[in-house]
Amino acid sequence: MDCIFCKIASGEIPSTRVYEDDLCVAFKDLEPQAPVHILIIPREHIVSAAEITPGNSSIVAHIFEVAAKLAKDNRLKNGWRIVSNVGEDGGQSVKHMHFHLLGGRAMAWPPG
Ligand code: DGP
Repeated sequence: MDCIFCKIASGEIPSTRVYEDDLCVAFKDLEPQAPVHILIIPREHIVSAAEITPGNSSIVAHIFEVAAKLAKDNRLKNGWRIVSNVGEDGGQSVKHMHFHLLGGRAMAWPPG
């Protein structure tokens, strides 16, 4: 499958990995938008959060557990943000579900 994040998960494309396990991989975003900007992806190819069903939803809970661990590891004591862009209007550019973990600065609201 021609998916850049599947290739990052398999190691075919290099990335700066900060965490991995049987279910997910976390790596530094190529275009960081904050001092800490990590992408967390499932190893399984799921297009976006719009494809989450009762059959695969446990991966989302697992990714949030990993996000909480990574926020702690990065000492984001003051807070952080987790975002998953969905589809065109959501601003999703890579069609493999991913969660942005952002921290190290105060976040604005609403997002653009
Ligand atoms: P989104 O716009 O929500 O689909 O976010 C995709 C993010 O993926 C964007 O912040 C840039 C990042 N990205 C795209 N290609 C690569 C890559 O090859 N390596 C890494 N580390 N990040 C990438």
